[in-house]
Amino acid sequence: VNWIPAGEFTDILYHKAEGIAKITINRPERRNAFRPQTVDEMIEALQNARNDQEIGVIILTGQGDLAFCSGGDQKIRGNAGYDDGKGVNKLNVLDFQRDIRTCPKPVIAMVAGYSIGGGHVLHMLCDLTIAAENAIFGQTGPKVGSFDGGWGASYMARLVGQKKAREIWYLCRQYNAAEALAMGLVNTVVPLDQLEEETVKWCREILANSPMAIRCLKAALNADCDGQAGLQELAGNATMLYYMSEEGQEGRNAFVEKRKPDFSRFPKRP
Ligand code: 2NE
Repeated sequence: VNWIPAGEFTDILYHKAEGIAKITINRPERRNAFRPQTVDEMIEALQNARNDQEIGVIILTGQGDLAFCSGGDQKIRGNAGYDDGKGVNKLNVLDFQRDIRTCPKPVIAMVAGYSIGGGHVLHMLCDLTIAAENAIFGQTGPKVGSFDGGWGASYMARLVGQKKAREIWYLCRQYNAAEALAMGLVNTVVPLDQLEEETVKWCREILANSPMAIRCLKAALNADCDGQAGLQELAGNATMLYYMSEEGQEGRNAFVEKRKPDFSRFPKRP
């Protein structure tokens, strides 16, 4: 794939090619741990990919072979969150989690090496995870004085079941790629040197399918777990499709033309 740079950032790399956007956390010296700036940049790149009508799928990955992401940068952790460099402590990764979840385009985690802590939660929240054989998964929160009781806990339990989720969080063990595959944490495991090739293959298969169908399916699968926020997302697609119909447009046209709407020609479907 001939990746073309799509923006200048400090903590991430951002590329596009063939309808795919790729966001790469670029802090390999800290195993791709994120700080508030990293998260702000990922949010900006994801927003750009979401708004780009040429883009149908987004890859989230980490620079190098050693780590996808090792979670929050513990070296700049303040007393109330992660220091943004201006003295404000933040947990803005939660905003990025929501953005991945509500992005109407599939987000695929491409994982080589460690996917740990808040980095593990990020891969879980992606629609799909393609893992290299060297991938290692796990939570560390209870060891380092942290936890993610949001999707990090409840969505994990949806993925791997309640018993396994409790094991992962309570014991803070690490799991290899084969174990992750067996418990449903990842979609497939491939040799490290085939990781991007395989991920792009999955992207191309998605891109060959109906974007509207995929968009609605993502919202529907989210809605099952996400309560009223999930229903809002799903219903937003119904509103969009209705706006796209002649029936919906008749209401708008009538208002703009200062006349009564005439919905009589539209079928009352069974
Ligand atoms: C990731 C892991 C297992 C890798 O181990 P290894 O042996 O391959 O590398 P090493 O030597 O530990 O790490 C290499 C360098 O990266 C830094 C290390 O400190 C080291 O640098 P030096 O000290 O040698 O200069 N590094 C690695 N991870 C870092 C991190 N997260 N923050 C800052 N520096 C980091 C191993 O490194 C590890 O266990 N890392 C810590 C994982 C962790 O506990 N993450 C935080 C979990 S809490 C969280 O993410 C979170 C949350 O729970 C809720 C909300 C938001 C965030």
